[in-house]
Amino acid sequence: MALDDEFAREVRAGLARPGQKTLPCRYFYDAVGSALFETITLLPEYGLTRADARVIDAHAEDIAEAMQDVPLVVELGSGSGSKTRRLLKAIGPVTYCPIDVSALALSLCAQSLDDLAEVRPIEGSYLDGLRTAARNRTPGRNLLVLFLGSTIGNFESDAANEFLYGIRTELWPGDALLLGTDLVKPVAQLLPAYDDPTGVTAAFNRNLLARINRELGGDFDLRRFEHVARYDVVGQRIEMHLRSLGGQCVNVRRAGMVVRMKAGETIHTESCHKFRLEQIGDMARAGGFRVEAQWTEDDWGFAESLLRAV
Ligand code: AVI
Repeated sequence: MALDDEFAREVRAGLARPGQKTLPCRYFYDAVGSALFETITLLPEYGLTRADARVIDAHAEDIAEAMQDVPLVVELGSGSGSKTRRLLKAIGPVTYCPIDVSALALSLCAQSLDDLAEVRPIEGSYLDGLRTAARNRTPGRNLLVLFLGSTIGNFESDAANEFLYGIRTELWPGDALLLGTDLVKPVAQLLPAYDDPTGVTAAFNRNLLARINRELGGDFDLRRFEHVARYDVVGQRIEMHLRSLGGQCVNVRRAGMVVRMKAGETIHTESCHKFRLEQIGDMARAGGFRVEAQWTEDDWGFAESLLRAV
């Protein structure tokens, strides 16, 4: 199915469902959304990305030692490449396959890392890309998969377990996954990270409606939606919503629908789960891995776990 059709189908499914309306967070990342996310990572309130980089910086040599002579590193989501740079330097000469749906992100990443590794970008979904990369692996040598930045936190719990299992299916025993996870922390620290005073996260959230307008012929009035971030203590997650500032009917032409919103009704756009160390172990085991090592950063609260395929 063409990506456009899939987008239209998922928008229709999420906005026509009874009860809580939803939109999938993976559609945040068009060119504007990706630029806004890069800006979020620079905000003083959003410590997650810097904490992730600090753990990798502090433990790159330990990770390299655990993965002795690994010839192939595959990264799910290419990011800007700066965290990966530190790791590749420690690991030594490798083939590096960044996987991303964005051709632009891949080419930026390739440019920034091609002095350190033979970069073979793969455009596509994470699991399809991993399958392609693993097909060309060196027999008898282990591979290392990187899934950094706590993107696993944007999956619902069952989907996260299934996703880890999906990764494991493409690996051989002895291969490894380096998994970055944001840890549970005080609400007073979390909320400003997802509702910053400069409004960048609000713009990132609203851009999902702007993208529907651009790509699916929608007529959402972005000024009539308010960004909401709240913490669900039981679910251990930040939820991002867009709240309708009045009753409104919105046409989304290419999804063939009219969305009716009541005043105060919300669209749930993203969940950002936070983890306890023992939950990472449970999730790893459910996916067919064992935890070989865990390194934490305690100022912000972030963990890198080296999971070995069993
Ligand atoms: C990509 N992901 C890990 C981010 C997070 O913190 O869950 C996405 C994000 N959403 C709002 N701010 C950042």
